[in-house]
Amino acid sequence: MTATGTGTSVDSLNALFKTPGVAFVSGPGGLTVAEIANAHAEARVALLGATVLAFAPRGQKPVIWVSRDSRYTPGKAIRGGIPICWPWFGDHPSDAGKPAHGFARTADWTVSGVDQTADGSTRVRLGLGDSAATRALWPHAFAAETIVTVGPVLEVDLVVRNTGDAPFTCTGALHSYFGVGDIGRVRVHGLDGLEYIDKVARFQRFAQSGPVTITGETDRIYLGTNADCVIDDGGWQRKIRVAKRGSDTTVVWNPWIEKARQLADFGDDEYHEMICVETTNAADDQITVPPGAEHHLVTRISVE
Ligand code: TA6
Repeated sequence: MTATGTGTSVDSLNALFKTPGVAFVSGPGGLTVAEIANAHAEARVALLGATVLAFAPRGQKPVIWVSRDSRYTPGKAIRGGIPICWPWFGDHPSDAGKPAHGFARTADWTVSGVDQTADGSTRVRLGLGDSAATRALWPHAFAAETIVTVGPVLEVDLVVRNTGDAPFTCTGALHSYFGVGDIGRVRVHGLDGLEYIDKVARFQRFAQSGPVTITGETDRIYLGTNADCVIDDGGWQRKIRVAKRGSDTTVVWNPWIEKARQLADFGDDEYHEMICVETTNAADDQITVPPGAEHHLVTRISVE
């Protein structure tokens, strides 16, 4: 049973998908948002872009960050949360006129299921299929589902299924924004020794030595890694673990001062309080899905 993110009222959604600890509400900008609260954690998920807006395990500060200047406008990306970048990551490989990071993060996803798992976690399933609008941007038939599981761990599983009769190739990202106490006291472990593409240094390649620290605009694609990352936040004295499946690249991004100023939906001083550690299929990590097959891009976020 599915319902639309726009055409179906929150009352209908609450009747259709009645589950303890889950309420569909009219959120910021009038967007439909699933509010989730269970014994393990609280979270919010917007149907716009199937975007996780918030996640906080019980007793923890918010783990996922959103900008105070974010727009919450249909058809526009939310600044923060976990935007679903698909079917391409970054600028379109051949047509600059197409939207950066694909169309999934600005689409209206439908609710395809809500339930509780055996350990009391809450699972929300959102769906997106091809349409004339998507085919105008990317000429393939697909069925995508974002499965958000809220428990001691936040899991986001982007499942893309090829419903056409020819293989398609895609890239993508679970573009996770994390809240930190002070970016100057953050270390990202798990990337030591890896080669990375530095988008701030004309896409040159370098080798990472030790933990990643942020002292300026940072925009790196780490290559050939399925490792967990651990964000060691000295400011808030906590560690955030980012585990993943179906991904061979990891992106670390902080806009720093100038880029933050240039982004209309990003507060000038907000670069201090956030970092992106993204679970991606980027650069050479392209995914080819044969007809009838599917690919899972999974990120698992927890606090230690
Ligand atoms: O993942 C990092 C990145 O590709 C950066 O280059 C920067 O553009 C960021 O994504 C945000 O992109 P957006 O289109 O959301 O402004």
